[in-house]
Amino acid sequence: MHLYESHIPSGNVYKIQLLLAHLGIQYETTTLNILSKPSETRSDEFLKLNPSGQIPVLVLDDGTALAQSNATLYYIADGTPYLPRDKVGKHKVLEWLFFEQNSIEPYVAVLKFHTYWGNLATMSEAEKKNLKDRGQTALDSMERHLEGREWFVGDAYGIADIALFAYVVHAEVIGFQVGDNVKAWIKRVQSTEGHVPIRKDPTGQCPL
Ligand SMILES: N[C@@H](CCC(=O)N[C@@H](CS)C(=O)NCC(=O)O)C(=O)O
Repeated sequence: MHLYESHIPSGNVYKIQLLLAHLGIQYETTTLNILSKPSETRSDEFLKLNPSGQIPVLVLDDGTALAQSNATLYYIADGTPYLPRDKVGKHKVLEWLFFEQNSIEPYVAVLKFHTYWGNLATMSEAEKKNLKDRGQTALDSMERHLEGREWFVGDAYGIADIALFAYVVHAEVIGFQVGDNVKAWIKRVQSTEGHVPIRKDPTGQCPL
């Protein structure tokens, strides 16, 4: 397997790295500079792997290129303890994977990116408020769901938790209110066997 990743820490890439670490699967990497203009993900070679020009892309040994972090999590986890085997369990996982892409990633991840690598000063107050309000609404949904629960789906840690954790772990530090249920869940995720943190930013722009 070959993972295309970025030189700055990406939560979407981290999801894949975390699951592969849990499963003890070895892989090769190519690191692309996504801050260069144009981003190295816009090369003709890379666009053949993913026409959206975005990382992560996981290339399987037979050459198949998998894009979209949460779909890739689903592919890797199928048949492992990180994805339920029953249809309803699988559906519940997909609910949270779609929720993450619709309601967390576009707000929490975007605010994180602009906080450390973009330019918050050039963003309008209305735009910042929109990111904060919508991200907060999503975090509040997570807080409600975790009342009386340890994990997002069923009674086991799995890819719904991994997908949500990737950006939510840093939500508080970039200004969101994170409730006690989500805080306790973050600690549980960090205590799972084989957990690895997101890697450090080599540019030094992000101190996390
Ligand atoms: N929905 C996609 C989002 C991927 C994404 O936004 N990737 C960013 C890094 S986190 C990227 O490649 N940015 C560079 C660019 O768009 O040129 C996923 O989950 O994989």
